[in-house]
Amino acid sequence: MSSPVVVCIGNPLLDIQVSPQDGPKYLEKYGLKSNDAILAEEKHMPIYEDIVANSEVTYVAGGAAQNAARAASYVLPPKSVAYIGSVGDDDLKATLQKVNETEGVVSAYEVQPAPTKTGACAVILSNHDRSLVTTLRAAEMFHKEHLAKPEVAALINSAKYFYIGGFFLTHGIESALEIAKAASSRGKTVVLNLSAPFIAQFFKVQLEELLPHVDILIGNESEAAAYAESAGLVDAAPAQVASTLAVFSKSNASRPRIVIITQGADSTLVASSSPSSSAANLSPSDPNPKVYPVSKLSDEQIIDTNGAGDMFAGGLLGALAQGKTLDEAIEVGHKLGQMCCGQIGPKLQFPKVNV
Ligand code: 26A
Repeated sequence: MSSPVVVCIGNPLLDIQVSPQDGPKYLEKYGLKSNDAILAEEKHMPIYEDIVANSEVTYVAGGAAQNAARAASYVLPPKSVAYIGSVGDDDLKATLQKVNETEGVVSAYEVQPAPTKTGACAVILSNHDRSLVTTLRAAEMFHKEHLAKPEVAALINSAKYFYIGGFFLTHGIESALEIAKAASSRGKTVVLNLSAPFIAQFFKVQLEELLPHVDILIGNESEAAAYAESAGLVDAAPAQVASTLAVFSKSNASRPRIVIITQGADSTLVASSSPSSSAANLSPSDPNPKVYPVSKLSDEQIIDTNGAGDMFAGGLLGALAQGKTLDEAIEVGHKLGQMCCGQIGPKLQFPKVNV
């Protein structure tokens, strides 16, 4: 039995990618925004067969929190990271499990019996944008009882860092709350990713139910804007949204909340509810929010941006679990995010490079 330091939970998905050459026609056909992540509605359902039949597609391991798990594992010894989610008993699951294994991640899947299939995400690329259309299938059949199985409970007991994909809140709020409450009451660190604008828009109730138990919140500029809109913060800039979320009520008040907002190629913002506290890992003289510059990639260096945000989050998480400072962890996150932009899909460079 391994003893991971990091446990991630989310929706395991296999990504089916369409190249930027073919992408625009599918954006138009299915009425998709070029940079977005959505749950497939009835009208989107034919897209999976359509892209496989009519374009050259690439299959890659995906699922936002699973990508982050692999990124955290990139900077930690093998089997330091475990990933929990629900899959079908099929070849998609076998593919995901194999990638996790190769990259040192312990898969703690709940497996649904056939004919339920593992979830999939159509990734429609265009320029440097990516439009994600997801059918969750087995992923949304996750049962809270899975967490109590002895082999899963052992992983959770051993971990010090918990990463919850915001996407999981569409169906898994009870499980997320159980993990987060138990972790935060034991002084462990709970990290939540906002995942996509639609989570703040349509799952704000679930988000705000979980938020009090979250120590580190990670999102990007469009998710910050979506939260601002749903919370009535009219025209709030990302920095203001970060500061507002940092001081949202907190169950474990002895530890500050840190909110990290990435902005693509622009600087990353970090707000803290208590910047002077040593647990915030920021210096009292730092501005709040603190601004971390990002080195720009040239157009030619960007293959595709699918998964870059997850790799940022996972890199940061892995670095914190290694005992690095927040400044150092943000740098590791930036490096893995950039590394991912140079690969096809949510992948990192192998053989590993030092970050
Ligand atoms: C519930 N939804 C919509 C999702 C996702 C998702 N992961 C979990 N739940 N929609 C897209 N993704 C994943 O996000 C990664 C890029 O950040 C994709 O699988 C992709 O790998």
